[in-house]
Amino acid sequence: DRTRRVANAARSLHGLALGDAFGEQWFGYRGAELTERLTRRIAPQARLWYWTDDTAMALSLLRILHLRDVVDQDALAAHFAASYEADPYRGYGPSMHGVLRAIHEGEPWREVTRRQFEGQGSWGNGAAMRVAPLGAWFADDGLVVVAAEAERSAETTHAHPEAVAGAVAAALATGGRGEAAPDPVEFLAEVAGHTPESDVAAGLRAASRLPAHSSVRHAVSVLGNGSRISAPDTVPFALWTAAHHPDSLTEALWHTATGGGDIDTTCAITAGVVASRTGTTDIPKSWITAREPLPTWVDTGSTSAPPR
Ligand code: R7I
Ligand code: MG
Ligand code: MG
Repeated sequence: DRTRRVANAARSLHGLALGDAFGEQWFGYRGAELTERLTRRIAPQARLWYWTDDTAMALSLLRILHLRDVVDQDALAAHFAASYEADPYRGYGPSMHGVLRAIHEGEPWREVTRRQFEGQGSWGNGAAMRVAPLGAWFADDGLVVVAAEAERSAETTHAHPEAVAGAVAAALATGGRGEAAPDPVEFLAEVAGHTPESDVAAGLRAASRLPAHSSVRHAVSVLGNGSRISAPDTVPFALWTAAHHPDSLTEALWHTATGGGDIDTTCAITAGVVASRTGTTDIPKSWITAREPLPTWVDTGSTSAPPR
């Protein structure tokens, strides 16, 4: 049982990290070169594609699941903070620096996260970007468990209901699917139906209603592309591309990157969802070797390994 959880979550995390690292590369291109590479599908040329905060936080989350089997919120908040302190230059969201430093200094995470943005908490996409492997970990436990654990994982850094809804939706998209590729309209409507009522849920319903052959440009005009770094303008688009390319991670990633915006994060979410079914088997070998490696405990499930 644990072996299966470890394998499911590792598959999703390898996808998430690849999406994150691939997506981040596009911020190094501009103008005509960017357009040409995306339309002609010329992979980024850097030798090493570094992953960012999206993967760093997903690693912490998975580490806590390996160690505790469920989301232990105090342990998770502490792990996020320790990982941040060890390596703060991974492109963390603007409010996360203060949040993670305060937690590292011993302030209770619930108080720290609730005082962000004048008491609203952050509606950033940071709780959604890291959560797909959690959905894979709890996939056999049903949607209620997936949603509850996703919510608990989100709360440790993001107190706003939209950020929590974004995490619930991304986890459900990963954990709630069977072996066969689901119909995209049904899939998006199902995820929307189990997501707490929110702008995220409304965006998912809008995604489910987009005409079957909508262009990426049209989808972005309706759903957003993460350019506001908020959960509601990120998660519906990322799940729309995942829904429409359930059998090809490569295809899903090109479509998601073409949408622009917060590309590391939209690609991380899309890839975490798609790879939970497909793994990274259809990804070119050169991409796999370009992506910055992940620690070995991700695959082995070893709990005696060093934390990172
Ligand atoms: O959510 P978060 O971790 O950011 C993740 C993003 C991803 O793209 C990563 O790849 C990384 O680049 O950053 O970090 P936060 O700083 O909590 O979220 C930033 C977002 O908070 C802002 O961009 C806004 O969307 C959101 N925000 C607000 N939330 C609630 N109330 C901005 N203003 C408000 C507000 O008033
Ligand atoms: Mg990032
Ligand atoms: Mg990002």
